[in-house]
Amino acid sequence: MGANGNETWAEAAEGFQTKGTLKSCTRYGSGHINETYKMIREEGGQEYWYILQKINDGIFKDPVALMKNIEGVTEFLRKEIIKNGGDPDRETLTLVPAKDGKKYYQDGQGKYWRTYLFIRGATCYDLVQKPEDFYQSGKAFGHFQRLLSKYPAGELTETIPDFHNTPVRFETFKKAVAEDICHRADQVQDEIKFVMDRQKEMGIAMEMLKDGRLPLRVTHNDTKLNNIMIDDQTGEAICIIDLDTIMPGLSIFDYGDSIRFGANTAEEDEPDVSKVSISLPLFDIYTKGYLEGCEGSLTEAELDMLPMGAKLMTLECGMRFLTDYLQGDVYFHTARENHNLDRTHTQFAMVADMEKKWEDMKAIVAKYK
Ligand code: ADP
Ligand code: GN1
Ligand code: MG
Repeated sequence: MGANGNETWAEAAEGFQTKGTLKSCTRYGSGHINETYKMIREEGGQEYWYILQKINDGIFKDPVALMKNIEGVTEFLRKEIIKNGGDPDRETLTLVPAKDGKKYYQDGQGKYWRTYLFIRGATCYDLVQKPEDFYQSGKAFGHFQRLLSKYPAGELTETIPDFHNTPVRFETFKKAVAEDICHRADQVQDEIKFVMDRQKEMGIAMEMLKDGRLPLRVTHNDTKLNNIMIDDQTGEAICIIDLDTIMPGLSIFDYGDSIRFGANTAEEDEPDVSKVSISLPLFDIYTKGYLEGCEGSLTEAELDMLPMGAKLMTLECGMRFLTDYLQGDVYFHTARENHNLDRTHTQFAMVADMEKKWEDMKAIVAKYK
């Protein structure tokens, strides 16, 4: 059941201005971080569906500031969606206030909870089902990026400092190897070498940010396919979710993380690594969608760095899974033995395949520039 231990939702389930009486509350989704429940309530024969989430306060050290970010961003998006004639209850997350009017509920154990309206008739996928869905998600993330460019970055708290600072992640990784608190380093010498062989590349994006060649933007930072809801009827990507890590970042983080997860021919935790590869048709269609959604707002340097963004996000994520494995599986939820190690292997296999297909990736981006 993951890193969070016992389920303690009963108190929080009654803490919000929800409708009806509780019918069921069950663990939901495949997120690695928060504890997510589908809560169904009922009144007069009608059901009301909600998402109830316990915020992971081991990872998000200031849940109140995090909730202020989400409140600000969702209110901003709501206004934009209404302006464009859309349906704000389906196209962005809607927070249900707690009984005291706050956007979160703190339970007797000091844990923070939030409730969203459940977006019905839409699905989050762990694997691309139809290429068209991936194109739609690229368009939606590109569009999201453009919308956020109008959001005042100064109002956002950095919820996890250095989140995509790959060189900092690399330092943490080396420390985990050196400390080796679970005595697992011996078994993963090849994986450690895979990282060490690529240390020269780790700093490329952060250096370009420092010397002004890449602009700092407001980004989502966790743009994997299961953080976007695809409408079951129309196939359109209707709502971007998981807004915990919205903060200043690079556009190539968002583009790259989507490719890392969605252009993989296998799931992120596929134990059979021979099934893993980067699909060039999926890479192509996502790039097309993302750049259409960005509507020309990316600079020449950002466009040139898109393939590197994909590689860096994948290498960084693999390194984070390996770090967590070395530290005893304390960060990402795990459901089986060696889960983080399987995830490490898929990420490194993706990186190796990208290296083989590098020129093709560059040519695809050039086609849509
Ligand atoms: P985590 O940070 O753990 O990934 P998410 O916020 O991404 O948590 O939520 C986990 C899963 O819960 C999502 O992948 C999605 O399937 C589901 N989910 C989250 N919010 C909603 C919502 N408002 N409506 C329907 N499903 C949702
Ligand atoms: C986590 O929260 P979730 O499951 O959408 C993680 C991302 C990783 C991803 C790997 C806050 O995302 O950074 O890329 O797992 N989120 C956080 O699947 O660390
Ligand atoms: Mg998520």
